[in-house]
Amino acid sequence: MPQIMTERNWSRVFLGLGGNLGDPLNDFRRARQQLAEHPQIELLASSPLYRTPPVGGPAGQPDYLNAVLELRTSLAAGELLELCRGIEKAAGRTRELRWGPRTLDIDLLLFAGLLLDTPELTIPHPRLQHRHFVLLPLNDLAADLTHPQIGLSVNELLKRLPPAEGISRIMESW
Ligand code: A4P
Ligand code: MG
Repeated sequence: MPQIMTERNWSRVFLGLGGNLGDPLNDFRRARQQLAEHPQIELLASSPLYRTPPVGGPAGQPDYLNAVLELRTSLAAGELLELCRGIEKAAGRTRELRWGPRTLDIDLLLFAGLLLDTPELTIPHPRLQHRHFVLLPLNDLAADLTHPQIGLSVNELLKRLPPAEGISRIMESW
């Protein structure tokens, strides 16, 4: 019997990386490496690296590093979340405090045109449109990409925000 080749769909995905404990840049590099090595992931681009003041969480936590990765994957969104949680764990992430300091946080920002709202996973990430630390690196990679729920491009979302304060673009490639 002839074998039927099943071709799974490849989705274009943007992941947000954040961290403000230990050596976040090293964790970002390791995370990117681990993602790129997965047979169902093709890494397409890395944004520049930003240093950003903390949003929310306890007073006095250190500045964050933030960046965005663009990839193609044949994993389902839930599978990619599981993979990312494993990578966070390998970087020593423990979950104590919401919005508290962390070694590595990986957020699924956008997953093709998917709209999802379950207890484990909300896509697009529900707070991305409010945050310079997400929109600036996302804008570097995909300024014209339309937010599937809001219907505005990344660049338009960024322009709606007040001017960014205290954010510096510290590395073009890493
Ligand atoms: N979850 C639901 N949707 C998603 C998604 N799209 N991507 C669930 C990833 N996870 C998603 O996340 C809590 C739960 O969210 C997960 O179990 C997953 O099932 P978490 O990473 O354990 O906790 P968290 O990150 O503390 O909470 P949350 O609500 O994800 O926080 P955010 O919105 O990620 O914000 N300031 C600066 N400057 N830079 C930062 O990177 N990050 C945060 C965290 C706060 N302030 C920051 C930064
Ligand atoms: Mg998170």
